[in-house]
Formats: sequence, C-alpha cells, structure tokens
Amino acid sequence: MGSIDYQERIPNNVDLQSDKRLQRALEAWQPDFIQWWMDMGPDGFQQDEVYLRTAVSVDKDGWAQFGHVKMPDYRWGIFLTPFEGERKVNFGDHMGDEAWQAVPGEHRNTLRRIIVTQGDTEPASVEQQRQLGHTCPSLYDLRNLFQVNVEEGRHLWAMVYLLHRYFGRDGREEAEALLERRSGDVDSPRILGAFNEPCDDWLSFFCFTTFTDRDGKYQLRALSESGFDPLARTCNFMLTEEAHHMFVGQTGIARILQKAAERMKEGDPRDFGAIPVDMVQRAINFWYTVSLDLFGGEDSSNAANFFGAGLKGRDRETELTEHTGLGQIYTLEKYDAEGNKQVAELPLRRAMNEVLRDAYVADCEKVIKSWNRTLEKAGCDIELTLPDRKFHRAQGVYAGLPFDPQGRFVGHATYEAKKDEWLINAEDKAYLASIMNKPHYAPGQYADWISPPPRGINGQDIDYEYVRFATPRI
Ligand code: BYC
Ligand code: FE
Ligand code: FE
Repeated sequence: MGSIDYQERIPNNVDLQSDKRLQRALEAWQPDFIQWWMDMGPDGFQQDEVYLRTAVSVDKDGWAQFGHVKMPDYRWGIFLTPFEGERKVNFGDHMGDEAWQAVPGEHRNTLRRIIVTQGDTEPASVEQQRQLGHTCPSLYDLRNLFQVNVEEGRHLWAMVYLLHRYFGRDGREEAEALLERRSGDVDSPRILGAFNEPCDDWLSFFCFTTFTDRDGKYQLRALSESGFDPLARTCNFMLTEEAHHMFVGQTGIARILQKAAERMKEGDPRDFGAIPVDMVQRAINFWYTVSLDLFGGEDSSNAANFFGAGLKGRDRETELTEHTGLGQIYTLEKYDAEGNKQVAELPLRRAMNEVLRDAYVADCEKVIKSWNRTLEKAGCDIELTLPDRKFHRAQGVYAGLPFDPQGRFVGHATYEAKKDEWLINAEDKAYLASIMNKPHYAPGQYADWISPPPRGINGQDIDYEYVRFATPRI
C-alpha cells in the first residue's frame, strides 16, 4: 500500500500520521463529507478557483495562507491551539484537577452531546447559504461567502476529529449523522432553531454572520474554558476563524447602510434599488432574536451540570475571581401569560446560559453603535437599536409571550397586528429578491444596494479577481 502524506492531505497538529485507528476513521468519513459538500455546499461554483486562505499550521505564518483553490480541493485541516504549561480544570466541582486528556467516563454522554450540538451548526450554516452565490453583489463578497463556507466545513472536521478520536463507535455514528441531518428538513432538521431558518438573501447572510456566528464566538469561548483539554484547544483555534465571519457580517451591513444613507439624500432608497434602514432594522430584529435563542433557557439544569462538571465555563472564566458558581444567585424577570411580572432568584449555576447571553448582548450593543456611527458619518439621523431580549423568543422563559421590541408586554392581538412592522416580512423578502435578482461577476463591479468595501482582502484591491471562473460568466 502506498503511504499517504497526511500532513499534505489533511494539515494537522494532532500527529495524525501516527494514529492508524484515527486515520481509518477519518478516511472512511472523508468521502461522505465530500459527497455532502458537493450535494449541499455552494451550488454551482465547485469548479471555480477562489482566493481562499487555508490554515496549514497554527503558527502565525501558517494559519493564513492565501491562494486560488477549487473548493472541493480545499485542505480541511485539524488544529488545536497549543497551550503553554500545565492545564487544570479551572471551574466547577473538579477545580484544580489536571485537565482531562481523555473523556471522563461519567461525563461521556454529556460531552458527546455538547460536541454534536456544536458540530451540527457548522454544516447547517453551509446548507443555509448554499444558493447565495447566484446573487452575489460582487466577486469580493462571493469570495467572502465561500471563505466562511469552507471554514464552517473545517469546524465540522474539528468536531468530527473529537468524535472519532475520543468516542469510539458511537462517535463515528454521530459523525455520520452530522452529514445526514439537513437544515430546514421536516423529518431530519438541524438541532438548533436558527440553523433551520432560510438564509437566502444577502441582508440575511450579513445579519447571520453578525449575530448567529457571534453566538458561535461565545459558545466557543465557553467551550475553550473546558476541562476536557482537546475540546478547549480545538475551540480556541476555531475562534481565530470566527473573527473573519463576524467581520464579513458587520462590514456587509455597514456597506448596505452607507448606500442607504447616500440614496436617502436623493429620495426613497427603494427608487434606486437600495435597502432602506427600517428594513435593515427588521432583519436585525429577526436574526438577533433567533440567535438569542441559541443560548438555551435562562433557567437550565443542563447548563448547571455542564458548569459543575467542568465541561463548559463562562466567557473568560479564567479571568474571573470566583469559579465554583456556588452560593450566588442570579435575578431573573419572569412573566405569566397575562403579563404579570415576578422576580425569580436562580442559583447562579442554573443561570449560566443567561450569564453567557449577557456577554453576547453587550457585544451586540457595540456592533449597533458602530453601525450608528456609519449612518451618522453618512449624514443620516436614523438610529438602529437592538430589540429587548424578551421580544420574539422561542426558547426559555419568554418563549411565545407577546413582547414588543422595547420589551413591553403588549398582548397577542397587538403582537400579531404589529409583527410585520417589527420583523422582516413577506413584502421585504419580495423586494430583496427583486433587487438581488442577478449576480455581479465582473471584478470591481458592485450591486446598487451596497457600497464597495474600503479595502480588499489580504492587501488585494477591491477589483481583484477574487474568483476565477472555470467557464466565462460575463
Ligand atoms: N433551538 O436546558 P436548555 C456556531 C433545547 S453557533 C432548539 O435551556 P441547554 C455557528 C436544548 O437542546 C454555536 N432547541 O438548553 C454559528 C434542550 O434539549 P433537550 C453552537 C434548543 O442544553 C454560525 C432543551 O431545549 N454551539 O458555532 O442548557 C455558523 C432545553 O434547553 C435551543 C453550541 O450550541 C434552540 N435554540 O443549552 C456556524 C454549544 N436551545 O436536552 C456555526 C453546545 C435549547 O431537552 N451547545 N434547545 O433535548 C450547548 O451548550 C447547549 O446545547 C445549548 C442549549 C446552549 C445550545
Ligand atoms: Fe463555525
Ligand atoms: Fe462562523
């Protein structure tokens, strides 16, 4: 048998070359992954060469190599951030123990479930974004879409590595199942709500990468504190890629707002095929709130167990001064079906989802501020806001209760009557489909609804040929 150069085929820093069992498992899974990528990855662009960055090692020079590659030839690697010194379990009931290099038997099922849930979101997002290439506003944006897609593919590899390496047969079964569920499928949907929502226009894509990928940032931060060392180090490396996904979203919305503000000086942005600010607000209201749901219930025994077991920490846990989470309370506002408020005191461990959500909300506030600065600089006096966290919730204590975006209990009749003013609606979607009805494939050409970016990727110009088509498209 010829030997395969694993470092070349699957760049890694987990010594894949010397682990035969793991090699066999990954080799069996890889063709199914490629089949899934061809069936459910970006539709219609698999032969084209995309200017992508590929991680080939974890050091500064290796993790961001740029070049034109066909997406099916992208080298999906497996990387763990090397941590300095001895790692300990830094919180919960096992605090002070050596961090685990193998799965502790008592936490096996819990840990597998966390990894599967994380892993499931990665291919889901690729499926949601599958058709967006056909309506790209520019080659620059097309390239960014595909960069996000291949990296979400790599995040799937990261979780599959953990399943194959540490969970034996049931890990392999879970890895197969990750390729079988489908976003939005009635019989076999993805696990978490937001990942079954259609994301088929670019306003949604930029909101998704701003708000839903940002849930990824906070979940990965919490998992990068894990006492299960391989999970902590895997998630830590994933965070380096996540930053670009959020950049794509945040700058995408900023460019839409800039165009809207310019057009408003001349009249209704719609008359120029641009996207009005109130429509952006409705898209924010939708994607932010479905992303809030991704943190789970405010009062969660799962969350308490994850924390107590040392499997999932808080944001920047190691920088906090107290790590048991015991003997403390979290105050939560609850409402009954008539809108009467009660104040509940939760043991802190049960409120860990809400504690993580607090960090997320604060981060999202900063994003809104930056967009408002963009609007202000462009001479537009409209301000965007984040809706209240009780609005439009489907998980937790506010699920299904009729709150308005300001967080006032308004009753079901008002909610139903106003819903289309608050959330992206059918008319908005029809309008977006009408302005996003064709792709912009010529280098340097940008759609009427978005400003060009101030600079290109990796020092390239904004009219660089970020995607080279196998057959001419213009
Ligand atoms: N939709 O005890 P509770 C990313 C379920 S994004 C549907 O409150 P828990 C990315 C829950 O599973 C980051 N179901 O929940 C971004 C539970 O089910 P069971 C992904 C939901 O367990 C963009 C039940 O409701 N990573 O990386 O405390 C592109 C009771 O709930 C939802 C992770 O999620 C929902 N929104 O917390 C690409 C990290 N929320 O047990 C990638 C791993 C809850 O009754 N996951 N449920 O069957 C976790 O830590 C936890 O599973 C959650 C839920 C925080 C998600
Ligand atoms: Fe991801
Ligand atoms: Fe991401």
